[in-house]
Amino acid sequence: MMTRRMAILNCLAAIGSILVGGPAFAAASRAMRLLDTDNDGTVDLEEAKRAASALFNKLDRDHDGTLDRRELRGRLSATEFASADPDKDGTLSKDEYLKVVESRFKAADPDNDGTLDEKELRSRAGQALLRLLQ
Ligand SMILES: [Ca+2]
Ligand SMILES: [Ca+2]
Ligand SMILES: [Ca+2]
Repeated sequence: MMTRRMAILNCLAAIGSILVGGPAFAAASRAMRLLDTDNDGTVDLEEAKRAASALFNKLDRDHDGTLDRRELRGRLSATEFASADPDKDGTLSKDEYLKVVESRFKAADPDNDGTLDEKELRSRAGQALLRLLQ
């Protein structure tokens, strides 16, 4: 009985340390498992766009095919939103959204090999990309 309770406590402590201790690392690894659908250990642009497209559909609650600034809060700043919205209609179409994803992907891939490894995903630019994918 006692050991079982200890085991549960240890388990909770482990979860806590993941949440508190290494958020960036944990997020990247979880992201990698989620995004790397062909299991080659890296995220390519196609995988990133597929995830971004799924997130876009999920965020687009009224299904009008666009996201407004409120729907994208915490993912794009006001400035980023403005530059992602060249037609200035106050919303992002999926095309406009995927363009931002593509430019963040390129920014997160400094070695230009067309894929993001764990280290690149953990970088600042990688984290900025992840905010648009999950
Ligand atoms: Ca992959
Ligand atoms: Ca627009
Ligand atoms: Ca790379």
